[in-house]
Amino acid sequence: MIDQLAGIIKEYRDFYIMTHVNPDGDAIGSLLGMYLALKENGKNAIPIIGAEFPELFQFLPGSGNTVIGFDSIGFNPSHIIVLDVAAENRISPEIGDLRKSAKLVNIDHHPTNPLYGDYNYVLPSANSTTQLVYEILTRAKYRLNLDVAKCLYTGLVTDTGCFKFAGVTSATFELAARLLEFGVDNYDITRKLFEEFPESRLTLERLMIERLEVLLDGKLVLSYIDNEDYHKLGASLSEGESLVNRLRETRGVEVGGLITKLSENQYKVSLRSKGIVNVATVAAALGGGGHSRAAGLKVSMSREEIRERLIRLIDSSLNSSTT
Ligand SMILES: [Mn+2]
Repeated sequence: MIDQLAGIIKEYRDFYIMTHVNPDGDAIGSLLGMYLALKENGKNAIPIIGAEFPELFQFLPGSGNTVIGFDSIGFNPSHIIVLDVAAENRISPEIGDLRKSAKLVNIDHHPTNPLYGDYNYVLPSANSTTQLVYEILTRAKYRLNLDVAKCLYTGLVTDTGCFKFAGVTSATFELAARLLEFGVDNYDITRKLFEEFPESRLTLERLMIERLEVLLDGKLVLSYIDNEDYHKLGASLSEGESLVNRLRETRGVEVGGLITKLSENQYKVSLRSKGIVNVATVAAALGGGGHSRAAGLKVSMSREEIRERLIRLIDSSLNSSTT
């Protein structure tokens, strides 16, 4: 498949590049890294997003070239390259009729990806989707540069928690080393990603900590933040993106879960596990998906009902793992 994809980006010229709703560092890093590499190699490519570009990633090269929606684009693509998107209904914005006239290339590392593309390069063992982008670009013998490397490195540090999470191997550091060789400044990137949050994020974190509940004999920690909280602080939803990781940092805790209210009876749930509980399975039981240690979902039910369902699912997962 990787040879086929390398062939496609060499042979064809017109590409739309897309990622998922509420894009994180890997989504944006993949989107912009692929875009910049295609441009650098003479292709007609455009990075498309579904909503305003997240402020956190505005330091990345190419961020100013993203367009919102399809209306202002002056060409039709032969291929739509979809990056880091676990399920077709998470592509942002929705592709709709375009699917009839263009081939969909699905490049991802979520194990729950149902291979919805015309071409699917889905490798759950990859640390980040930017790793897969790097592999395809180098297989196509594309010229890479510092700007591309910055974007790909951003995805790598985001999805490995700065090389802290499970799944990091010597190959991860080899890729990191190759990207740094282009001149990427590691601390410049990690500082911008993890140490330049607006003050409102600190307040969100305080609210999350104040409201947390320790459940299931200290193995589960749940908390919540409401859309009203974001609203009061003038904070955007992306500011709360990695807060959930804090909930799993305590000894004995197996799962941390953050329930974010988006609107009346519309909630987003982010789950993090240390390994015993497969949170991708928990999320899938409620219509979501993700990785075994990091997963999420969106649901329309009350917070109380979500809380009950999560406790029951995680409790039964903990019990089945000990028998
Ligand atoms: Mn990813």
